[in-house]
Amino acid sequence: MKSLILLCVFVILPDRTTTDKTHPIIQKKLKQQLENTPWTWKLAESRIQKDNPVSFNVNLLSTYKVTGIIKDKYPMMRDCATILKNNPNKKHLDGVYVIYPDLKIKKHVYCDMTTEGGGWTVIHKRIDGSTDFYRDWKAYKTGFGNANHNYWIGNDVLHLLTKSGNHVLRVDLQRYNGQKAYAKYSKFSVGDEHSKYRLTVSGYRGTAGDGLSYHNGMKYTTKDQDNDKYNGNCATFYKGAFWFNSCYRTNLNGQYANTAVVSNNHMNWSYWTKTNEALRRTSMMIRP
Ligand SMILES: [Ca+2]
Repeated sequence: MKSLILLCVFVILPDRTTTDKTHPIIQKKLKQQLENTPWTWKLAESRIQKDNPVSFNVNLLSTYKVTGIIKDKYPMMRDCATILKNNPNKKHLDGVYVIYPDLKIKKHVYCDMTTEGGGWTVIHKRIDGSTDFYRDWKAYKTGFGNANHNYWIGNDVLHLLTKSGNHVLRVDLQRYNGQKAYAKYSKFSVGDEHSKYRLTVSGYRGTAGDGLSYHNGMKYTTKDQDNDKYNGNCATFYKGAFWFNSCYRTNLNGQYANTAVVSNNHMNWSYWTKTNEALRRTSMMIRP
């Protein structure tokens, strides 16, 4: 409630609004705001525009109409970048935060508030082998794991976060010998489920080598949904899930090894290590 600011403009005019295009979340928020007022009211119409604002019309006693705008948590906490922008004191405070990629979804994510000025939403993080990444379509759609440990953010959220088309991706890698490298892409976005979460990635620079351009334009493939260009299923073949082509230049969701074994099935980025050497830590993160 404290985070909700209602900016109401009262307009007196005959009510001709009969639409029932009401959004359940707006209805709930308005109910919270209006329940202690003497008015009888009915939400006639609500709209969610791109990004913001949310607007609504409310009928009062069928005679007066209230129009206004809800400024909710949503634009303030859309991703780690907006959290940092609205709370500059969060700089250097890496950790788990709650974001609202849209009004319907609340998500715990890891925010990197340090690297290159911070504001990065981590979408993939692996630090040990305690979380299984060999999962099905539904698991990758919704996301899994623990944001403070190992996790995949979820392809639906990934689409919501990147659909504006102006996101940068940064991949960080660490070998078992302690060496680190990164790959940055100036353009990164993921389509919706209808497109099979098609990947758009380009504009590489970094120290790890360009492991992702080969995957540009590919659909997502999991062990139970083969959308790759190989005549078998790359996900089952290499024990992972990714925007496989035929099949991969990087297998970030492959099996976790506890040593630097060289194996096609393990989490690797061969453009850097020159062989398919298993990596110790990997992360992928995005910001506008
Ligand atoms: Ca295939």
